[in-house]
Amino acid sequence: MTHPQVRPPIGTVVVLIPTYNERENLPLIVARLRGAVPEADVLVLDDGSPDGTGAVADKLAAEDDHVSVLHRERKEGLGAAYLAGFASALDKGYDVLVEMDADGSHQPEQLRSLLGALADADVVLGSRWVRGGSVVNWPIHRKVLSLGGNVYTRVLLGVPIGDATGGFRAYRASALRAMDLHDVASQGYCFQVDLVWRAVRRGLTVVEVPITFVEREIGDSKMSQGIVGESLRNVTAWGARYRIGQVRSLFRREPRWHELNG
Ligand SMILES: Nc1nc2c(ncn2[C@@H]2O[C@H](COP(=O)(O)OP(=O)(O)OP(=O)(O)O)[C@@H](O)[C@H]2O)c(=O)[nH]1
Ligand SMILES: [Mg+2]
Repeated sequence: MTHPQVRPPIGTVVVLIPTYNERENLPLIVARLRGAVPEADVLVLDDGSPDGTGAVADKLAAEDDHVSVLHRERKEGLGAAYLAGFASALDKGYDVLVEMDADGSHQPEQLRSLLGALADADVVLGSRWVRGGSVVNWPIHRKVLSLGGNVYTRVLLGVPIGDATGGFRAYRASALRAMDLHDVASQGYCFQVDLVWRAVRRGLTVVEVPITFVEREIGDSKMSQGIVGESLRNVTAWGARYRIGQVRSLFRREPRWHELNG
């Protein structure tokens, strides 16, 4: 008989918000977040945005004890910003670390649903591509790219996850520690796939909750062909390694069931 795993209560929460040129969006999203989940702290991860987002973040931090800022000198990609943010937040002893974009695509009002699901999970993914999830105001080519990328990831890596590329998530600190992030090199969406893949391989419980993703109304997207290309290359390489390992294990000379059982 299997016993359900007993997990500790979720504890202290910090929401990490990476920013690059989000001067107008940041105050809006922080205000919504502070209203929706007042007990959560906020850590802005700014990569020296030329538009002055860093100074806007400092002002928000000066006005509110729940807000702080991690300034990094230059733009090194989403992955590097999150890794620095995770290290800082784990160091401070938070129990739950949340990823959320600054551009309004992820709705702070839906964060409670992610945190609720964490009661029975190690990692919760806000998902556009499960029943009840949706995308608002995306042109068809963005939907095709996102759905196609997720189908490709599912088939190659064999993970039954609808939305492995999304960036609205909650991790238990224990999960991030177990995922051993020291050699993560991926940057864009691929960073998100990389983390899901690590979590699944560590045997962590990953669940999806539906979210409504709303296309940004202010500022510019940092999505690029380079980011898509990185994802395609990395997922293909991980998938090939994984599938070759599966085939090898079919030929490994190990005791078979009938040998073990007479
Ligand atoms: N610190 C930091 N933040 C970044 C970097 N690149 C993107 N971001 C932030 O990460 C979040 C997601 O980036 P977006 O530009 O919205 O990219 P996206 O959501 O993948 O693409 P869209 O759906 O087109 O908006 C936003 O809050 C960005 O400001 C980066 O290099 N460093
Ligand atoms: Mg965005």
